[in-house]
Amino acid sequence: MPFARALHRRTFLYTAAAGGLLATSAYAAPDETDWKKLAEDVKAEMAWSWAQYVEHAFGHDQIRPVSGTPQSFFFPEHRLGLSIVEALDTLWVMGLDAQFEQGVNWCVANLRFDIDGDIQLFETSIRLVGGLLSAHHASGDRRLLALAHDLAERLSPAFTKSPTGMPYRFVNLRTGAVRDPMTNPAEVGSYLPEWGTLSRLTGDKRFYDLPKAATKAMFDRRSHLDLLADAIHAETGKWMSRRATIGPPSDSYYEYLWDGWQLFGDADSKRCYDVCTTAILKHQQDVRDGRLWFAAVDFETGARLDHHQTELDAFYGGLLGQGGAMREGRAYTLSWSAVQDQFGVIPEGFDYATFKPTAPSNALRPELADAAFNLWLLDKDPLWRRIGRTHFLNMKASSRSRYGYSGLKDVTATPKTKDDSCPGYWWSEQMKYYYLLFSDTPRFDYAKNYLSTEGNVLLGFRRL
Ligand code: IFL
Repeated sequence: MPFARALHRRTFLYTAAAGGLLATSAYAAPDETDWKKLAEDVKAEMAWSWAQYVEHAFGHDQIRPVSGTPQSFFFPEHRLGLSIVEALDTLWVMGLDAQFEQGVNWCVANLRFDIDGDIQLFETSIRLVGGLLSAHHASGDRRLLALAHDLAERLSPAFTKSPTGMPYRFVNLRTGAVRDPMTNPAEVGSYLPEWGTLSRLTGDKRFYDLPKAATKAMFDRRSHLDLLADAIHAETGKWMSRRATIGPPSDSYYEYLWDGWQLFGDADSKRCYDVCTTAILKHQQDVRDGRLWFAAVDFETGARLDHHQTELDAFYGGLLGQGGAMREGRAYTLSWSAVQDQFGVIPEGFDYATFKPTAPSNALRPELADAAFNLWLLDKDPLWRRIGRTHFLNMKASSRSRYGYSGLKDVTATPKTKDDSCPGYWWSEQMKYYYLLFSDTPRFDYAKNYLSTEGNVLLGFRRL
């Protein structure tokens, strides 16, 4: 039965609750927000943060926003300009063209991947390969495509050296030596949008086939309940855990199944997405106090393991909506919005049975804004804009620091305490989601587009 029609008794319970919630929620009431003005505020914050980064850490992977000092992400001894690559398409879509050009010039002059060092395939692919491809999509600059191509070529032994086709986690950029076969769904299956785009642009089919085979190798090992566990050995193909979760380290595996269909019309990806989603909706839904959550379960028996969620799980409401399960996507996103309302900023770890944090930090996470943006693209309900507005304004109130935006050590402290780090994805994700959500910019096609798990736009930019 298609999952969108697999209506469960629990669905009625939270549907009723979500209706009640909406009726009383501040987000449901019409308001006078000037969305374009809010978008200008987001753009001004981006421009200010970029200026801080340029002055205090330009070329380094990240800036420490409280102390104004540089921080490396990949290699202590090599600068890969992670924040630049992540920021590029956000700068472009906001019309910060001089800053975009400054970033592109840095990449062309400085980015070289012939490095004798081991790098994590997953992070490098979603952040750097994806970031270079989205900047190429924005500008048409083939030098950016050449950099993405060179990097993916150097990463490809992670796939080709694996006996199962599921990639090793680390690969040496110069020698192609691989290591760390103990892996997980996200690190096995989060490549097709970026590598498939590269395949389309270069004509090299390998870049499509390698990630697709890896994704299939994992799907073929699903349990009889059609669930995946969250740890697997890439050489033996044996599961190393029994825990099925929609959160990390499984999250973007499911996202990229849908995305293979959305971006390339890949029917195999769609079939796998439907099979996995039907199983997740059947075995993992849990309704507490009228709110929908997704429990971790044993992948072979379906037995509940715990009530733990991470903030990152919040992306899933947007994905469910994209895949056609709008009712569930909506309910799950409203559950996370309630957590945002409770704490101001969502804690990194959260127990839905007690409604209490299990980890009080927040690493400047974008996932609720991501879900709100994806749902808004689907139904244009102003509710999602309002949830995005709260996400932005609360972040501004608690994370703005002397040299940029900072993650938080404790969202329950008053005032919230900062951790002096600004992850690369901040430049690529929430700042872009807010801007696209509020601005109605002509540089973006709101009807036909694609954003990766890292927020990189691989389809939908309009060069006017
Ligand atoms: O790198 C980011 C991306 O969204 C992802 N996982 C976590 C990061 C943001 O929280 O796939």
